[in-house]
Amino acid sequence: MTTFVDRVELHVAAGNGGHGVASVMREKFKPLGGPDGGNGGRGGDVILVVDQDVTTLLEYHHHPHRKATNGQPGAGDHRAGKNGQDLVLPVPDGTVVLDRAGNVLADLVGQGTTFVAGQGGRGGLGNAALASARRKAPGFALLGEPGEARDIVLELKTVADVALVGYPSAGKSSLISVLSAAKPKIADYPFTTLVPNLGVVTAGSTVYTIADVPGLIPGASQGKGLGLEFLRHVERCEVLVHVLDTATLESDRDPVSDLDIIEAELAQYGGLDNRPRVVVLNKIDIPDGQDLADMIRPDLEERGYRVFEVSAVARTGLKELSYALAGIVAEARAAKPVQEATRIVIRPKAVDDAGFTVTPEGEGFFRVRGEKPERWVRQTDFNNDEAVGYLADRLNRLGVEDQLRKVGAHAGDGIAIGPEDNAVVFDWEPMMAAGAEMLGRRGEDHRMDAPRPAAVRRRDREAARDEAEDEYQDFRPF
Ligand SMILES: Nc1nc2c(ncn2[C@@H]2O[C@H](COP(=O)(O)OP(=O)(O)OP(=O)(O)O)[C@@H](O)[C@H]2O)c(=O)[nH]1
Ligand SMILES: [Mg+2]
Repeated sequence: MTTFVDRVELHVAAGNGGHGVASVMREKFKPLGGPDGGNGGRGGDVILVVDQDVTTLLEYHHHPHRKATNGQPGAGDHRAGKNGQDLVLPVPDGTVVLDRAGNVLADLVGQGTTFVAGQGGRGGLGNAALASARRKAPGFALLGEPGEARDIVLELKTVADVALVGYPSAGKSSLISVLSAAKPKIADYPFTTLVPNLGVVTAGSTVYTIADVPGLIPGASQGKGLGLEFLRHVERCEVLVHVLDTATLESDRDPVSDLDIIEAELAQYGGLDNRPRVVVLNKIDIPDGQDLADMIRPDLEERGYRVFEVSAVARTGLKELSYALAGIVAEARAAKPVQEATRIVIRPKAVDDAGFTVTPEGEGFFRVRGEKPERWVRQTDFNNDEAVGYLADRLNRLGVEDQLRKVGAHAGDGIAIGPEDNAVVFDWEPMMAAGAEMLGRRGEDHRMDAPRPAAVRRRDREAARDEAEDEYQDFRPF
């Protein structure tokens, strides 16, 4: 079976963030120094970048699994782990990125256009970074976050100024080969071309690109022949050229009915009505072909087409054609707003960044969703009580506990944080039962505190600072 490489499924995995480390400085004559565990490095991103030298998606067809490297864990003595390396994947100009459901995530047009297909995980903070006046020697560190893994589909929509359309064997590839330096495969059997060929044409001071499309036959829009799929390459082209065979040996065909049939398929595909069209009568080196061209030319001109008689084999009529196309392309370009040279496509993000939701799901069970709570859970080492306590503090400060109470949760109820297929489930033990404000927070020994009013004031101050610390952690350093 023939492989079409203008549509591939790609599985990308960004690098995981390295874990932070909990470590305590040891110095001679000082049995116990401060915490000195370094942060983990961030995982590498998977980044798609348009590279004009790349023309097919073949490479990704052969190797559809791509992973960026992980961040390294932190180490003692304040040593941060190394960041993972970004994995840069070059893609052809005109690559459309879709999710599996077919939603367009990005449309990559123009050299250098960039799309982050998978975001690397943040590194976890080490215990040095987690230390504060209140939490002088945290005995835990945060875990690195897993890198984003997803399945995407890449589809190539050729970006060319001029598209050649026509029946199989009409001579489309032959025309490209004589108008440009491209050397596509040419043969006398139908469907020689399986993926579009691209050529660069220079006519006077205008340089433009020209692409052919695999041959079309009646019913292509219903999937006959190579089907409709290839018409998507035509979508981005400014000018359509009908290549008509004046010397076909098939008795039931002639150039005018070929034209009508192709036009009907284009109409069926839709969205191409406004493209200027030109008719090329090819193969006039064959005497019968020339006769037929003479015969039908007036009819075609009457219909409003500009008609060019050429022979790709004898190389006649080519200069006139290429200059005429240059003129139409130049006009189309002038009518179009200038595009910025490099665009960076930023994936839209969910807008719940600051917030979270608590939803009751049946008797005594609640689900918490939200960017922060879900991330904090991923960063937590559940084997370490102190780390779990720190998570509880963060959730509480965000207002998750208050909200749980508001929607009717009780001690002992089940709480899931995260989506259905990937949640952490707890039994809820409210931290702040009646009067529990006095208990203070994790890592704080309230027996050491001054009498209450001052202690409360101090706690408020420190809570504000911890808040800032959370913000710091939410900031992802690049
Ligand atoms: N005599 C003559 N033959 C031509 C001319 N142009 C193309 N051919 C022949 O027609 C056949 C098909 O040419 P291609 O260029 O492969 O046709 P195509 O339109 O690209 O065909 P598909 O890729 O199958 O859709 C080849 O045998 C060519 O040599 C021409 O101007 N004159
Ligand atoms: Mg061809």
